[in-house]
Amino acid sequence: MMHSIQQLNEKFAIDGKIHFREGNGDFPLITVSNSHAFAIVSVYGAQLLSYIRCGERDLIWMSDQSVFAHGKAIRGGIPICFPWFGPHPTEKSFPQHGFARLTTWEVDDISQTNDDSTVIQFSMKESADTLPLWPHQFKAAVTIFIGKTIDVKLTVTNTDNAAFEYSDALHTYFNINDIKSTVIEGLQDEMYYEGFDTTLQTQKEALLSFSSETNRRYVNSLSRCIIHDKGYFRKIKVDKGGSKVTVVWNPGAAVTKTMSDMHPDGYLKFVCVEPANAYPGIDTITLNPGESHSISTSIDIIV
Ligand code: TA6
Repeated sequence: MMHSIQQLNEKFAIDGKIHFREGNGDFPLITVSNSHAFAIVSVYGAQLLSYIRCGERDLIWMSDQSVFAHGKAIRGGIPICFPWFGPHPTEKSFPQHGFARLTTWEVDDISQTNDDSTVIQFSMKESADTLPLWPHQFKAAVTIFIGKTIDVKLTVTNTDNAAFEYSDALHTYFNINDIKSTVIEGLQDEMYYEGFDTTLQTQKEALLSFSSETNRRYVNSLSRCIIHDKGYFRKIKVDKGGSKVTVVWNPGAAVTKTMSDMHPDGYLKFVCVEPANAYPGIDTITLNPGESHSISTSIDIIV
């Protein structure tokens, strides 16, 4: 395990481009500054926290009341949900959305591409912390590409000698001007479950808008989503791979008031659009020994 700031800088720092520093909660943060963007990535959670493309405002939302403490999730950025999504199917005391976002990952490599984009590679595997929660041997790898686009990929490999099943999500919080004037294109005619409701509904509208809490899981959904942010005069294109579910979440005013790590008006400023494989029994991933699966997202600003 190599987590001291000094060791990480000795191994991975690149002058003027890559630097590790101590963030809140003593979590190591990677600051990235390249020809395309400025970004901050937390080693705890292998979580992108900020991505400011040159000349743009942040694409990623972070709560100004987020907790930064071991065992707690960082509120905002792109949390990695694995090996389950939402509450654990049977053990209610287990952490929501799995343990990946509560783990300090190994930094395996940081490199610059020919066009001065940055690629950060993280990994984790089973440990004394994970085995009581999920009794399987695995390797998980997260790759975060920071360039003109943001690309995040989670690859899970079964290193055990029996098959296992899991769910996952790239729970992306997008920074928007106002949820009330934001719509999402790309989900017309797609079928979804609202929250934990078991009734399958079909979206009729071409554009999804938000007037109260929205927590939809679109199943068998492979579509590109485009977030139309009228207040910031931009559209955000969200492509995905290896994902059969798209989750769209905004907590609305009432739920936000119950959340201690978010300002009461915080819900106005973000929308989550999440590539996922995530509904117990539906669209989960099963891997035999030696097999791997990747889920990915690619995010771009279009005008
Ligand atoms: O992605 C939507 C969701 O699963 C919601 O149900 C909501 O609870 C949200 O994630 C946030 O979960 P968290 O554990 O981070 O509070």
